[in-house]
Amino acid sequence: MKNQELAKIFYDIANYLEMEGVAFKPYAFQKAALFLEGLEDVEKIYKKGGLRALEDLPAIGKSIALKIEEYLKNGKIKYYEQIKKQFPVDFSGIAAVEGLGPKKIKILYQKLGIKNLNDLEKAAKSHKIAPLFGFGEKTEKNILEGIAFLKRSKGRFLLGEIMPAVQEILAKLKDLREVEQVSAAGSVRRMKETIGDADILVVSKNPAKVMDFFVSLPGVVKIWGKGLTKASVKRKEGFDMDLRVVPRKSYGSALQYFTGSKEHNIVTRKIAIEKGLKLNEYGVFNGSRMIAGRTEEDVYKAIGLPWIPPELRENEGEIEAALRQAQGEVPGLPEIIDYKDIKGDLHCHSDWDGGENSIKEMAEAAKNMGYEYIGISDHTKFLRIEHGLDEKRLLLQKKEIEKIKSKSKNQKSKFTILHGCETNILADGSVDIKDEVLEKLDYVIAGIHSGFKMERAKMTERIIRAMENPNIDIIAHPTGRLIKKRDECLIDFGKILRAARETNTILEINSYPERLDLKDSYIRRAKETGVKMVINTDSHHKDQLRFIEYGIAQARRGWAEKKDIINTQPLDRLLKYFK
Ligand code: DGT
Ligand code: CA
Ligand code: CA
Repeated sequence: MKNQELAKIFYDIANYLEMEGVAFKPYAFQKAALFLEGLEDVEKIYKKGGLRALEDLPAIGKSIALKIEEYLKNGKIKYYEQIKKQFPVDFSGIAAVEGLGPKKIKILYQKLGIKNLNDLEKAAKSHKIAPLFGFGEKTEKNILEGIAFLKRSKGRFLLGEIMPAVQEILAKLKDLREVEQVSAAGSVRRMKETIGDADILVVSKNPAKVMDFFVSLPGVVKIWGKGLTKASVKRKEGFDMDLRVVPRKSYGSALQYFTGSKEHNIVTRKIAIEKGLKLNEYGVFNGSRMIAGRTEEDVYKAIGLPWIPPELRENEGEIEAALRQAQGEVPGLPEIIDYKDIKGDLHCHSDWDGGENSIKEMAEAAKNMGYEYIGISDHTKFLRIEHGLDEKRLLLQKKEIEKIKSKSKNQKSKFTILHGCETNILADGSVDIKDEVLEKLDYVIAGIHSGFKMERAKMTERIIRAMENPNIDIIAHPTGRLIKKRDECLIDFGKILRAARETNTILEINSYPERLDLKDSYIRRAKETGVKMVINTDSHHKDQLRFIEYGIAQARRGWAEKKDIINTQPLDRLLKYFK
């Protein structure tokens, strides 16, 4: 898909324009980039409807549509090539370091000739950055910390970055006549938050044909290897993909083996050995006789276990739980939440705070996803760059939502819109909207959007104080981490959980691909403490509502059940969870 390549180019252009101090235009490119990331295949849209269809897309104006067309036709954009000549800096590479925006990057290039991360690290290590005007010792230290953090997560990709491409390839393989069965395996099937490489498994009687097809798919930039059972390629999105072809009778055991995790497999193999059996990717064997292998269920059954959902396969207690279940003991495996269980999304932004779509459009999209409700929760006034709403505009928005609702009343639909907002937790734990106004909303979200570096005790107190506010129902992205970009805030999570339970505050599982916050181990602790959670997308565009899949996956990896997640409930029961 060309979407990600175009998005990267547009982010680069936005950064460049922002650096040059150009007004408004950077924002248009940023919006287009964000939109493309969440969009279905842009090339398909173009092939079907031409330039016109591109212009009709909500975040795309004439000039950007022309650039997309140019890229789809020529593989490059002149305007972007010119910028790169004038300013040969790896923007996104450097901007990945937390705290470095376009203005700082410009100074670093002009004063020290810094073009990439390597240059940056050298300069920081030899203390050339601290003396620059506007930088200082602290910034220099933060830069080094930021680079160290990037190195730790290097080579791994966000699940959300990879998934659209994987799903597209799975669909193409499925359509191939020679393919009898196909599935993702590895960390993609376990829905890990980051992925090293993507693994795919296929059943076919004609492996040669399948391999030819796979290595000549559009988007393959390098072939690492190609045989009759395995092929390995590098994709233009940057990640590697392995394809394995297995015979039908071994599909289940191969899927079990290649889904992993390695740690899970080590234990399942040991259990097999204890039963006098052998378990490998070809099957389960009793001596030389194959006793299982066709399906995963058969494989687990042959070694005395119930089937275990891939998201749980990390050797974090799931095998013990499965063994107990097999013995009729409790607790067995959790009945983890299903991908179909969510009834609405409570963290969605509208064009009132600079989001891409109107309240009506967001609601329509939520309805099309089969939801019963959507909660509109725009940013509030402290976040000026996000056009945060003040008290007056919040009340105006309330009227607008009531108007939309009364108009759709006679449509006999059960669907409804809830009115919330996403307030900012300030340094002292208060929020930026008056209580008299918060009281008038259906529910209130609060989150930290500034002052991330605070010592542990203070940060914990800050969040607890927000939870004690009787108007605040949900804490958004509670730890503030950005995967591969920013570590979580220093917090005492045990204390936060106790306070959440005492104040009946709900913790969010934010589905945004770089957030996934709470992370899986925290979700499990929250569930064990009896703290309720909500899975939200934080959508700034209607196409981002589909991110919910990643949040649900995260909840499953955290062993969460339907009852732990409030937005699995129908409206009347949902409302009871709000203070
Ligand atoms: P990744 O790619 O780093 O995100 O993680 P995975 O889990 O996809 O790991 P990968 O791609 O190296 O291998 C895919 C699966 O194959 C892995 O989850 C389990 C299985 N596997 C690979 N190597 C071994 C091994 O040496 N022993 C065992 N038991 N299983 C392995
Ligand atoms: Ca893998
Ligand atoms: Ca692999």
